[in-house]
Amino acid sequence: MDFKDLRVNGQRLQGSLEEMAKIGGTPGGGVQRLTLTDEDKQARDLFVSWLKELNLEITVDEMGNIFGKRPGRNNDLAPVMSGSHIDSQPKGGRFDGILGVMGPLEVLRTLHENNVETERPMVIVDWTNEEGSRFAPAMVASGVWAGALERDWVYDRTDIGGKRFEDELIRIGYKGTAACKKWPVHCYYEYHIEQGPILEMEGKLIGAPKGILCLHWYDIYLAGEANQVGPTPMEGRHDALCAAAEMILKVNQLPGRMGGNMVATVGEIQNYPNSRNIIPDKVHFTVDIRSWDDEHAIKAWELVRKDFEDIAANRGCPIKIEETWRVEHSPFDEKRVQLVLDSADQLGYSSLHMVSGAGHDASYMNQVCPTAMIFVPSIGGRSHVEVENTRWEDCEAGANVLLHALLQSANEKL
Ligand code: HGY
Ligand code: MN
Ligand code: MN
Repeated sequence: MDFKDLRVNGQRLQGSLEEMAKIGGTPGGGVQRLTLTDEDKQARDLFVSWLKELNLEITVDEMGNIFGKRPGRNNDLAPVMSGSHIDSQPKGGRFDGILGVMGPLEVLRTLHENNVETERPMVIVDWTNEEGSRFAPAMVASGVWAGALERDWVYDRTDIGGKRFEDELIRIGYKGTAACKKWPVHCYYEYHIEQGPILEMEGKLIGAPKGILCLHWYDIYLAGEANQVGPTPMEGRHDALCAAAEMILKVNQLPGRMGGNMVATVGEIQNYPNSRNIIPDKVHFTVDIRSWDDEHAIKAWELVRKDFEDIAANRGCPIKIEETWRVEHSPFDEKRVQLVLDSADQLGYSSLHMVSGAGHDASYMNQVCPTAMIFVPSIGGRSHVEVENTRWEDCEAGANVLLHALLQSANEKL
């Protein structure tokens, strides 16, 4: 069969995405499907039911990663793999992650209904906890699978309510028995919305990132002295929230001070006791620093860490710093990136070679096998918000690029 005319079924892909968007759907039109919650379980169950319809060999490993394997002519060959994540941000969008699970599912459905056999087996995967919002850090399950993170360290991570990762994995029934340990993979493609404005600004349809920025995450804990706001003079206060405020602005100013390609953000903060008439005595906030240059990002951290220590000393607010997580920048395999660009070209789609500022499980897969990603535009460049949106025809186009990149890779004998 001449595969060049093969195309996915865009309607069916849209239907699957709409079905999934109902699970954890929010009034603002987004989704809340935090990892290891009941909504995550519901979406996983639906995904597994769809894998069963294709008679795939299903494996759930000890980190809850779900794999569906389609045999090839020669099952001794390493498979090609594609996947992403079902979990979402607290008030996330209907495309982030799930498009990269429904996309390869649509590819397998297309191959199934056209009785297409490939040389190599093909594997689809849902990676547990890509977002790292409920349980920090992000991409932990692909990180354990790739051998970059320790399973038991992740198991002991707790959410804001003190619930343990492993206990929640057991609770939703997705702590599998298979070891979460890498095995040979021929190559990996992850299909994802861009989550930024570049494709739309450039008027391009398909993004082919050359790689992903490094992600460095830190947790900062400040102690102060609580007291009644009225009688307590301003002089001599140990106000943990004021200390945090000064530090947060230092993070915001960091890329300007450092120069070069960098972003630095404080996205999460907890303030205790958080009562308007008590001086705060406990604050936790997070720091996220990203750059294509890992050393540059570490230098930035060392600079701002010094600022934090000075501010903490000046305000008499003892500081505890957790260097929570670092994943290096990930330069993808040039041959695989070129295959994405060539597939887009053959399909008549415009394309752009770019960089991913968002983290993905592809960061860890890139440490195991040749890896590339396929992006489609985010309307208005928005993501991690309820208004996140991508045109259905763009979802279909990206899935066609994935279909052809996977097909060509799955028929490589070497
Ligand atoms: O942080 C990220 O970029 C991803 O959403 N985990
Ligand atoms: Mn994502
Ligand atoms: Mn995300």
